[in-house]
Amino acid sequence: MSQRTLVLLKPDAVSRGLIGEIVGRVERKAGWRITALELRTLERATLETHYAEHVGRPFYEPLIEFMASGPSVAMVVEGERVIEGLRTLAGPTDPIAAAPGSVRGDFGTVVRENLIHASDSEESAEREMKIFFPHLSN
Ligand code: YYY
Ligand code: MG
Repeated sequence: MSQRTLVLLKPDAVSRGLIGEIVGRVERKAGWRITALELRTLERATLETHYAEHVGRPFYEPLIEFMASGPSVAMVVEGERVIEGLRTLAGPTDPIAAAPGSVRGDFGTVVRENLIHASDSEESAEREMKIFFPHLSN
């Protein structure tokens, strides 16, 4: 089942020089392809749309601040079961709970600076791809 998903390498991943490391892991999965990729400092408005489900949570404001603090890499990855696969590659939200071998488990310690975002469902993927790559056709 070929799918597409939206991935962000967050400002901590970019500032720590981990773009190549993380992109390399994605590229090495058999049959997955990066079909869009951009380095850009994300606008607050873009981030508020992206993280709308978390409005009002205590971590929301600091999350938006952090995500706007420097450049991120946004990309679309296409391939077999890539939505679930990228969530596995990323690891769970808390990097201390994330297994070594996952991006968060290998490189993170604090929840806010957990290096990577990956869409959590087909609906989220469709919604999020439109936010970061509005020009992409289906
Ligand atoms: O989908 P995922 O990124 O794994 O976690 P979410 O629960 O959707 O939260 C989005 C984002 O918010 C998370 O990656 C870090 C941040 N965050 C936080 O700073 N503190 C929390 N207690 C929960 C989430
Ligand atoms: Mg989420």
